[in-house]
Amino acid sequence: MFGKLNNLSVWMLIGAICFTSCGDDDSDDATLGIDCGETSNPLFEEENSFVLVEFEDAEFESEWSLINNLSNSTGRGYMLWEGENFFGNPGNGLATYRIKINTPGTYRFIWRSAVKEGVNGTDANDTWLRFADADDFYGDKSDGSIVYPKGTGKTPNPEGASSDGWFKVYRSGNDLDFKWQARTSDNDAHPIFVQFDDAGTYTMEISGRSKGHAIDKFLLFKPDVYTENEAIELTDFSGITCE
Ligand SMILES: [Ca+2]
Ligand SMILES: [Ca+2]
Repeated sequence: MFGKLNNLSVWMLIGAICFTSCGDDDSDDATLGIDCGETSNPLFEEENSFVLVEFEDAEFESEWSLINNLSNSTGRGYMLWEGENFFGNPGNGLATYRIKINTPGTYRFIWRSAVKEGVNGTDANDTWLRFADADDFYGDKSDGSIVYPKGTGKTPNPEGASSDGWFKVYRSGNDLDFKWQARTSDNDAHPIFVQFDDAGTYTMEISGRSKGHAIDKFLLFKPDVYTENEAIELTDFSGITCE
């Protein structure tokens, strides 16, 4: 039936079919929401003291799957770690995000994630996170306890896994569905903060840890501007450029 159609017509036809039916696929190749070509990666720009990014808007290795379940996630869906467990060694299934900070200062980090394997809220609930070029990256409990990732030369370090500047970042509780939460240090939950002393471009990295952990989006916000409840109501995703 495509014999008399040129390539453009075929793609338009596929697009029209997909417009009505392809959005319900369970999974798909992880393709970037914006394509900056081979020489540039997307740059997510802070505005109004926050950065809100669809987790799937990075380039992922094949162990991460894009799940197009749009009933309980935003953007093009969420990313699911389907590689093996890397409980002690970060850096596998690496994805990076370039973030342009216009308003220097201390930001709190949270992401919206879910447990998609098993029934235990302490399994499939964590992924590795690192901000290697920020001025500081730490967990800060409201009682004043601060922890730094292992491998940075700073102490004290979190309980449980940490290595080479990476935090194990987890969500707690047996409500397995998506929620906004990001903590580090086992059984001693420390909220996570990143300090950017100057305006400029910084790199955030994530890598796979627990098979079955799913992440929809992440948020950096200045806690002196937004309460956590205000921050998770923000809906303006950060602008993306290829500069
Ligand atoms: Ca876990
Ligand atoms: Ca998403």
